[in-house]
Amino acid sequence: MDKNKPREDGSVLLKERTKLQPKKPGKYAVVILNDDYTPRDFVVWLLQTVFAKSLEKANQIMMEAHTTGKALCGIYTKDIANTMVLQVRNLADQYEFPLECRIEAVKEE
Ligand code: TYC
Repeated sequence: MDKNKPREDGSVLLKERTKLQPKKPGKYAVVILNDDYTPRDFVVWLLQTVFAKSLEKANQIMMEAHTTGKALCGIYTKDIANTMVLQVRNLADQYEFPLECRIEAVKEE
């Protein structure tokens, strides 16, 4: 039977309920990458300014990137994550530092 076609009494059989529920927005991690030229203080300032991190947390994130190659700055919806990346790139460009930042899709269970 065609599920979407109205029946004689005018009612419609709905497809599975799950299909009617809006999809949850995906989550995206914003990560910064280490490099040899961007000053540590700039990275800390940027983390406080763009990601609203405390001085202590910003230092911790900067040191993680410095020692392991990359660090998580935060998890956001796609639009917000992209906006954060643009802000980081704009500030890094403005000060002529090669700091790189990117988003990574977070797998949902
Ligand atoms: N490695 C840089 C330095 O020694 C500091 C730095 C830390 C740069 C974290 C980028 O994401 C970064 N000046």
